[in-house]
Amino acid sequence: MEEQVDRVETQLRQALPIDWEVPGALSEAVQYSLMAGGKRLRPLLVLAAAEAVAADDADTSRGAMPIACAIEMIHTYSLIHDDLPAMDNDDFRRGKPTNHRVYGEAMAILAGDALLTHAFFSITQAAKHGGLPADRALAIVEDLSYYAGARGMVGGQAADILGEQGITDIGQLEYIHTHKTSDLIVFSLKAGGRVGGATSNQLEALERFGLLLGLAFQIQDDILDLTGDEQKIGKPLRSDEKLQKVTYPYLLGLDACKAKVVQLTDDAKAALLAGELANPDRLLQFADYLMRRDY
Ligand code: GRG
Repeated sequence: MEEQVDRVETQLRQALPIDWEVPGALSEAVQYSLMAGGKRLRPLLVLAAAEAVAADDADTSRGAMPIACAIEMIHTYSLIHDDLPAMDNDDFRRGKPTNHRVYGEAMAILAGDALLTHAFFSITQAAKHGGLPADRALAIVEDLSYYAGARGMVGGQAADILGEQGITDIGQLEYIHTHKTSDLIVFSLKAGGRVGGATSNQLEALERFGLLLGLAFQIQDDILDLTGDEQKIGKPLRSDEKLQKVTYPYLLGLDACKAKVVQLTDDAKAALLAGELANPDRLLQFADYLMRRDY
């Protein structure tokens, strides 16, 4: 995984429009967040899904990398915008001051816009220079506009903002996390599958795997957020604290959440195996790794 992360980092650095005639502050703001670390989970899922379908095919790997970079650009844009004063108003991200704290709100919005747009450019490069057949690139663009857009991540974020005070049941929470978190994970897996030439049955298996894995990932994230704050579980929310957000542990309790993460991960792995992929091992290992992560 570390090797793959290094490869992704190298490609991301090259994918940035630093040699273009771009105002310096914009270019810096884009690079600041894109190269700020992060787990690079979604790019790794693109690469692992491509490998799961087409094993060790060098062409597949070449075609998958620009898609891996594209999804990290989308993810980074969403984090920059999520941190803005109008949204979560956060001061730190990936261990550094947030983009708007360093470059100002206007430049942070534009850095997010630039990353969103450049992601689609990156997919075209997979077709132009990475050997990705044009019909597969088209399907990936279609998926990305769906999963990252109003019916996907943006819709999930809107539901989160609209429901901030009034979430009372698990169904509402599941809707938000399906779209805010799982949709980009589902996209990553399907896109990797598409690069490798997945059948519709395999794409379905990757989609189901991603949906369940995304929910497990989000619940695990909520659990990790509670470290040191366990005493707050089940207590009435105070309007002045960050934990006012209704989370899975808040609704279900910590033990039930831990059990849910294990169950969702098992279900995800079973769903993946139903796709009869050539080489699902890395994806299966991924699922276990995410379940055990402590950061
Ligand atoms: C602003 C359109 C728009 C969307 C924002 C991503 C997002 C939607 C909000 C961020 C807040 C959040 C907790 C979202 C859930 C998804 C999630 C757990 C994001 C963090 O992903 P990681 O852990 O982050 O992969 P790194 O930094 O490792 O890449």
